[in-house]
Amino acid sequence: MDTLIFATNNEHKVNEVRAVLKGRWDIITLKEAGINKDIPEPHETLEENAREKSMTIYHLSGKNCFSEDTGLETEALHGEPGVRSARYADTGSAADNVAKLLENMKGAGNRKARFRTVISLVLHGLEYQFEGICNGIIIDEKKGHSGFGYDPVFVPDGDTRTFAEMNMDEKNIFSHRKKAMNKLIAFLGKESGADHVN
Ligand code: ITT
Repeated sequence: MDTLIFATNNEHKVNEVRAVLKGRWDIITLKEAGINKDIPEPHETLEENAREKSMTIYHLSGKNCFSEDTGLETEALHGEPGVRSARYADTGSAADNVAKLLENMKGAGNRKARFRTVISLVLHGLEYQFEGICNGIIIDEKKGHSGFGYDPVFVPDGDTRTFAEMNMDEKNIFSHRKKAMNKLIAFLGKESGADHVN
């Protein structure tokens, strides 16, 4: 089985990705690869941050790898928290990020939002990117206990439950990450179909 390092420190992401890949690729986490590094996300776009993460790990390990950067974009807040989703609140804790989002959206009539994921794959030194989007709405209080991050306040179009009220397989019917992963899988299968190649 081919091996890929997943350049993330987020265990929830690893579990979701492994559920999608169902053993077709051997995914090694940073921890399992013996890489103890907090990779910076200094840029203004998901694309640049994802590239920074995958390139950093590729240069460090010399091994094929991928990363992903995800942002929650709301219409009422003109795209916020977007690329700053992980550190929207000062503490960066999920509970505080969600509390700040609900506070800022208090009374907003337009609750439309989307999760956007950009995967950056580095294969033999070349980078490829794959995007996945999930449209939905932000409700005004938390519901459910599964998942992570903003899941308790996000209801995807086509369902009435938040992501946090779904199990992983149910979330993956709608998920931004799953859609981007499907493109990655198709690409790895035939090495074509990337959104853009640098
Ligand atoms: P890595 O950079 O190590 O991969 P991270 O947790 O910092 O992990 P991101 O920068 O991509 O990941 O995440 C941005 C924020 O969006 C962060 O607060 C996550 O909790 C949240 N987030 C990402 N994917 C999500 C999802 O599927 N559901 C809910 N929240 C999500």
